[in-house]
Amino acid sequence: MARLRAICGAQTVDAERKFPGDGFLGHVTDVSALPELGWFVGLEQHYALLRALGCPDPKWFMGFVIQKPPHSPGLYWHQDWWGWSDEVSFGDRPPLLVLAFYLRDVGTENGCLRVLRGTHRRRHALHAEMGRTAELLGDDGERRAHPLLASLPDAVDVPVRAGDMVVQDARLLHATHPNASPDWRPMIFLSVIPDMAWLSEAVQATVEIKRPKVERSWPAQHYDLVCARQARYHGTAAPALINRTALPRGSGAQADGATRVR
Ligand SMILES: O=C(O)CCC(=O)C(=O)O
Repeated sequence: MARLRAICGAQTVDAERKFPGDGFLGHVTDVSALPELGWFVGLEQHYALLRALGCPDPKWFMGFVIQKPPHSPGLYWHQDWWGWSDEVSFGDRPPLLVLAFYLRDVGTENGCLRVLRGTHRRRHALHAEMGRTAELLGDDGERRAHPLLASLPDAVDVPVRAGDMVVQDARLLHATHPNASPDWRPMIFLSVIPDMAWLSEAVQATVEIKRPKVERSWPAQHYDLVCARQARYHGTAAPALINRTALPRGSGAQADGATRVR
């Protein structure tokens, strides 16, 4: 824990000046820029836990260190899956999981997660609002009242203790409370494909394009710790369109939500 806190803490030094960032999400560092986290990404415990939870062959896809600054707003309602153009999105099996590791106790006062139960499989009124994040700030940069920032009665808080890990289906609608405390709230976010072989080849091809190419940038001693963990695709299928809008099944790749990869 001390090692993780030191690595993450180093990213917040001078954050205001170097990383103006997203006022809602907080200060984000791509794990691919932090080879010193290779040991953590590659830890067998993560993958053993996921296998025990029923994931046949969990593989690392991406990672971010997400740190909510002191006195910062909550994150708006959203979901993290980008493959809604593909049939894999509409089954009980999660196409993508998120592992969130919290490095300090987090509750409603310092930015804990909020989720809407069952929304990975069920429609919710908020699905119609996805993709409207451009409306959240007025021209003056002030936050507006908006459904994506609403406090919903069916939301469930997920308070955690330092060292806890939350495993989440990437399709689930979630948000966070504001961080009203004077301290940073650090979290390491790893996304994991539970079973590449179960995804369509088109989605596998998108994974291959989107995944960070740490084999090119990380020193061997760090890369060696993750190389067998990475989600890889070596086939020739055309990639699936990126679609984050969580459209109902059969809507396909609509013009407003689907874009070519890259
Ligand atoms: O910062 C958090 O706790 C949540 C971040 C999140 O929801 C996301 O990155 O998708």
